[in-house]
Amino acid sequence: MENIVIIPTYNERENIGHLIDIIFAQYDNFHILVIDDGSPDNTAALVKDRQVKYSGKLFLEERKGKLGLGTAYIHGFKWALKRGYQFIFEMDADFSHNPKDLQRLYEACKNGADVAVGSRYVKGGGTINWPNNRILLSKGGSLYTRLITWMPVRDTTAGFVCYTREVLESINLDQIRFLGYAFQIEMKFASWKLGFKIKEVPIIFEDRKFGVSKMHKGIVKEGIWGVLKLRWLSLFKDYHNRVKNTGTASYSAVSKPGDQVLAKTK
Ligand SMILES: Nc1nc2c(ncn2[C@@H]2O[C@H](COP(=O)(O)OP(=O)(O)OP(=O)(O)O)[C@@H](O)[C@H]2O)c(=O)[nH]1
Ligand SMILES: [Mg+2]
Repeated sequence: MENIVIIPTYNERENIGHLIDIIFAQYDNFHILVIDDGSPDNTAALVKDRQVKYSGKLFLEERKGKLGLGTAYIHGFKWALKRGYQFIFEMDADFSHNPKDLQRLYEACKNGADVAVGSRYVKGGGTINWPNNRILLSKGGSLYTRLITWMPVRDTTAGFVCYTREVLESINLDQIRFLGYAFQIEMKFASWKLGFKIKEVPIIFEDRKFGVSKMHKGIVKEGIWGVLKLRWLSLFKDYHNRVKNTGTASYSAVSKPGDQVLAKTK
């Protein structure tokens, strides 16, 4: 299997089962990896139940506590690289990202993009039911990021993304340490700085209907400081060399998709 969708979860019991069912009903060319951070609502147990039905194509990694979205994705990226996947997707569990758009992101990468970003802020993209203050924060955050970094991406905090294997192999994932929106910004920034082609694919983003948002002030603060830090590092500290995987970190495929035993990372 070439494609895997990584879905981080924290208290997504009301969403995750349904989302898994929909993805597998729509596609037979995707595997799913859920990274759950010990959700108190027992999200993981629900995924384990589904694993019986979707044996060999639904995987679960459980971590002990809420360690943040960024580290969940890094964990998932390494997991997916070791198992040989070629197209590695990020997606939220809360139905803000429409499973139908997975195909469009996939096609963008198949047709030459290295990173395909599901974008709310290009022609044809948008949001539904998002409160004005969230839209302002999101658009303001993207504008702020573009003004400071000059990165040619309109939706810099987007979390619905397809990375080709080559991109994730080229980044030293251990250097990406942000947790929230700043993580999403840095992944795009690192891809761009390493010379990869980023394509924005318009998507309609819908506010969650079930469950609770994990947004908090700390995530915004991290974003504000994080963008300044990225600019600083890229101006004075050779960000390119810092984030490039020079071979110390090896994520090569050592086992077939679905193997339970994790190979060593380094
Ligand atoms: N594993 C893990 N998943 C997380 C963590 N924080 C958030 N998530 C998941 O990451 C995805 C995005 O989180 P949301 O709460 O929807 O945040 P958001 O989409 O930025 O904000 P909203 O628009 O308010 O929903 C969801 O699938 C969450 O369950 C975390 O610390 N660990
Ligand atoms: Mg959300």
